[in-house]
Amino acid sequence: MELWVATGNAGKLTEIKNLLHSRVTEKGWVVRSQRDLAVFTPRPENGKTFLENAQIKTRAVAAVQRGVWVIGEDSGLEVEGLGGLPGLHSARYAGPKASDPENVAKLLKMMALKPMASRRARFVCTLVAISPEGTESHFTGELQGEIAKAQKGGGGFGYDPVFLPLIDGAVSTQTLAELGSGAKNRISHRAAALRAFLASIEGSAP
Ligand code: ITT
Repeated sequence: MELWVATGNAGKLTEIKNLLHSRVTEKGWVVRSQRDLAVFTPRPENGKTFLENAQIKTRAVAAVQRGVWVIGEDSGLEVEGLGGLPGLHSARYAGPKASDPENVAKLLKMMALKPMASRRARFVCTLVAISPEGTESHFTGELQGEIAKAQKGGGGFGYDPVFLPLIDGAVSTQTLAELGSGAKNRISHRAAALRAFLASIEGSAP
């Protein structure tokens, strides 16, 4: 089976490839991404929901890679004390071309401005899959947790250095960036959505 991942985000792609590793080695799946295309212009993510944005990016790759599976996802961080922000705007929280460290710095600043605000937060992910025949389906995942007071850890990407996940009902003392990719892939919003997709096709996959 050939599966294309509609993302330009290297951190997301690494996680998805790790989750698919056993299918590649044991079942011969071939996993590629839009980063492998010589020419590809991403479409503006101007949807009003995570689902609409996931559809925009997945359909863009499916339009140039026909007859294969294509998956893409839109994800983000919703912080209770910030009324759900950065939410849909997670990738561009500190500005249109903001880097991960700039977004993290803005989040810490916004939380510092509201010392009494709830630090409860969740990562959400909506994954869209388009089959070789063009049938579309979607899957979701979420990860509950809290925003740390300072960033810690060098792993992961995005807001991982400030996210303390809820593990077995308790808030972790380590951020996702400290826990590492193996632990993150057992609990993450992205892993949950991807596992739901895999469960849905596992019966029909060659
Ligand atoms: P693609 O659209 O090309 O996939 P992107 O980085 O623009 O890449 P999104 O539009 O889905 O992806 O933005 C999601 C942002 O939310 C991402 O850039 C991170 O800042 C944040 N985010 C999502 N999942 C995350 C995770 O597992 N860990 C840390 N931050 C995450």
